[in-house]
Amino acid sequence: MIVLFGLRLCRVAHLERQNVPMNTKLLGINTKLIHAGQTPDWTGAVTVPIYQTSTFAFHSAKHGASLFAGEQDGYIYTRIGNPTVHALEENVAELEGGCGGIATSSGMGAVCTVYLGLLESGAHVVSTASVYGPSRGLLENDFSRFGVESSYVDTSDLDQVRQAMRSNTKLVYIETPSNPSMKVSDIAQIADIAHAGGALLVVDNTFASPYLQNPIALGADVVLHSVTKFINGHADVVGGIIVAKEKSLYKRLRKTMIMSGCNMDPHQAFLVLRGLKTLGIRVERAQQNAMKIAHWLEEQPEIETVLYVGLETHPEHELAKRQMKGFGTMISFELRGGLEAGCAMMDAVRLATLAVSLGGVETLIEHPASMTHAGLAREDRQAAGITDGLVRYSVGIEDVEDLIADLRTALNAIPQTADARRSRIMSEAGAR
Ligand code: LCS
Repeated sequence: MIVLFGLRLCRVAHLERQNVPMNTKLLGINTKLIHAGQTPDWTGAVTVPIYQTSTFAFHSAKHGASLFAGEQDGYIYTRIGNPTVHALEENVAELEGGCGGIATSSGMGAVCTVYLGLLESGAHVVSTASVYGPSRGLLENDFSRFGVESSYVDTSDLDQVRQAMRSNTKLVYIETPSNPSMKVSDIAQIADIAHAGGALLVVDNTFASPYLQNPIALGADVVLHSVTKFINGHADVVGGIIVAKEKSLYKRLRKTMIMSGCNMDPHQAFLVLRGLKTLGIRVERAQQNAMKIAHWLEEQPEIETVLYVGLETHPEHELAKRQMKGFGTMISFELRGGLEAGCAMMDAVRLATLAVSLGGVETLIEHPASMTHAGLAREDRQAAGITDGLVRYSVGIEDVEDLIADLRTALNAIPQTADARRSRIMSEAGAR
């Protein structure tokens, strides 16, 4: 009897200690990645469980009615909210310094929710020309049918942003660094331009991840991610998330997500939470690899240009240094032999996987003009800096020597002129 009573007391003490949400706001980012939004539930489970349920029981009819009326917090139905998904939303909202997160079924679910929630007929959007292809296609092909206009400019050039603003511009939508042309746009300055024109600034922060860049602190109103990429990081989940700076925007976008039905599933959220914990160490390691590979590529005779924001030769290198906490893991490069050489190289890599997507532990290589950005007209691609010969390389956490050896073999596989072969032999002799 005494033993049972003791056990009961222990359990109550344990619950009291564990159920108090920890204030992680002032802690470092790697601590936040592990602890923000991760308060153990009544079981004390250290890892947030998968609440695989579509619906939640009410204590009484009155309780159900008061949840629906928003008079108290609680769960109703998984499309509206779910504890596993909520843990992820809380975590990323804190990483991004926003007031709330809205997890979605995919990155495009997040993009679509933002457009649907913030635009109306007659509204105009100014967007980065080299955004992810479908983020542009959705506006040009679908939202245009409902009277939404959009202009695409090089947002790394502030004058182009200023000139594109109109009296009906409701949204400035930027991607920085952009996919795949690696242009960097000045978030703080563009926030000023957008706000002066009465528009909101939305930043797709997928390429940087919340570990390297926090647009809300620089003036953005909304941040979104394809969590398929760095946040999950293991190429096994498709998902998205939106973080709003202000409560009113958060509520508006949450309502749109609930109505449009692009909620994240609890099992998806569980996997993303698991991946997210190592975001810091994954990004640190992969960007070290990326810097070495970018320098190595620059020296190869077959390579015409290397676009990596960490290189001093990158046009917005100084801005990236100020705005980001690191240079990230994405490299785009152009081969002297153009598209033909690029294809030969992509067919010859063995360690890097020829696949779209990015931001995972494994290195991926792809051809934007025929893959991720094939939906854009050729002139629009050219204007956005996506040439036919551009190759995109997402650096993973493998041993960098192995990645470089793989690239070397692939470059050797490109059919070469006698001159190019001679310069390659000379450059390899120099390296030895
Ligand atoms: N935003 C950016 C910057 C992206 O790169 C992507 C996907 C999305 C949004 C959409 O996210 P999803 O719905 O796929 O989760 N980017 C891809 C890419 O570059 N290759 O494959 C997908």
